[in-house]
Amino acid sequence: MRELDRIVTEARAALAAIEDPDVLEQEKARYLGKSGKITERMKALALLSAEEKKQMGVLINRAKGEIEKTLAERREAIRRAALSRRLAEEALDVTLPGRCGERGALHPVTRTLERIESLFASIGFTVADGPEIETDFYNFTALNTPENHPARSMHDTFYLLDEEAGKVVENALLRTHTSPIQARYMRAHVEKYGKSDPMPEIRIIAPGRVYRVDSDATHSPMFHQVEGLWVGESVSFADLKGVISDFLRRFFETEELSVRFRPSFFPFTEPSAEIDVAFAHGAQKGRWLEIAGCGMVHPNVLANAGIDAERYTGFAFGFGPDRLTMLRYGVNDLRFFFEGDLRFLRQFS
Ligand code: 2U9
Repeated sequence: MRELDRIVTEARAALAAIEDPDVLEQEKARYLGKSGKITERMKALALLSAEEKKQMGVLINRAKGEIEKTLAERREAIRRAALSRRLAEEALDVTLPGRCGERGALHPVTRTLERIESLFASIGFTVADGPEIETDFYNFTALNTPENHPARSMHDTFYLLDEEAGKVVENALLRTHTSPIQARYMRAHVEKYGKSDPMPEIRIIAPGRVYRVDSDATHSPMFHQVEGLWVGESVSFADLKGVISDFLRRFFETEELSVRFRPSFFPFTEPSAEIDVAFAHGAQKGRWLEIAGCGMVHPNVLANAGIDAERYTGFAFGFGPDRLTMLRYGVNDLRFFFEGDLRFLRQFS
């Protein structure tokens, strides 16, 4: 009897110290397994008389019941402890601020392009587009740029290399301006409406990337242009001055902006002019800044597109939106725009 009590006490102490469910089952075997301490006592009953068997049997069963009860309690305690541990480990602090995806923003030059597009849209211009890999014809010939012009040299223009053949691809180059967009547009317009009398007006702007062999603080091999074209029956230089001056005042959000047209030369316009602006306030106050070029479309350029230059006239202009962005935000190195450094770009988001 005492011995049974001792076994139960020992089992209780042993089981109470166990944390691992597998170890618990092994420990159970030491008491209730095939040759466990309780099982051995059961077997030994066979040697006793019927009366003793009855008495001892009750005691052994009671001891067995105690151990089973202890086991069940221990299993439950281990299960609960494991659950508590998991709950603590996987705890969620629902009061923490949420993690949301990073918000993107438009590139500062894209913002300038969109601004220019919407200002010109307000006076009836639509946006035209075209390929960045151009033919010699649309990039130069159609725009009255002769065969021997320096702009056509390998030093100024990127040509494409056929690596397998080891030579320059015939008649393919990276456009050096967005003017070929307008040259293509004029031809398509003539094809569509050339027989109408009068031919409907052309009023487009052509924004896009252009490429030149040039790289320093104010020149990048890839940069942007927005050119514009208005062709109709009585489009004059006075219209050009009005449209450009009005646009610049709206773009820079000031009426106190001086605009001047300084005679210049471009192969595709005649007469041609550089456009300078002077601000009445700010860091650049009172200084003339060259901001764009313009002119009346050269009769040869109209004729190349199949437009009667005796009857129709037009004006064209070209802006550098990268430079406009530099002026608007006070950035002094053009290369920042195209290096993709987020520390720079985040300032505009
Ligand atoms: C056609 C006919 C004429 C577009 C023009 C300029 C003057 C000009 C500069 C602006 C800044 C180049 O990127 S920049 O340095 N552009 O000065 N562009 S007139 O004239 C055209 C275009 C298309 C069919």
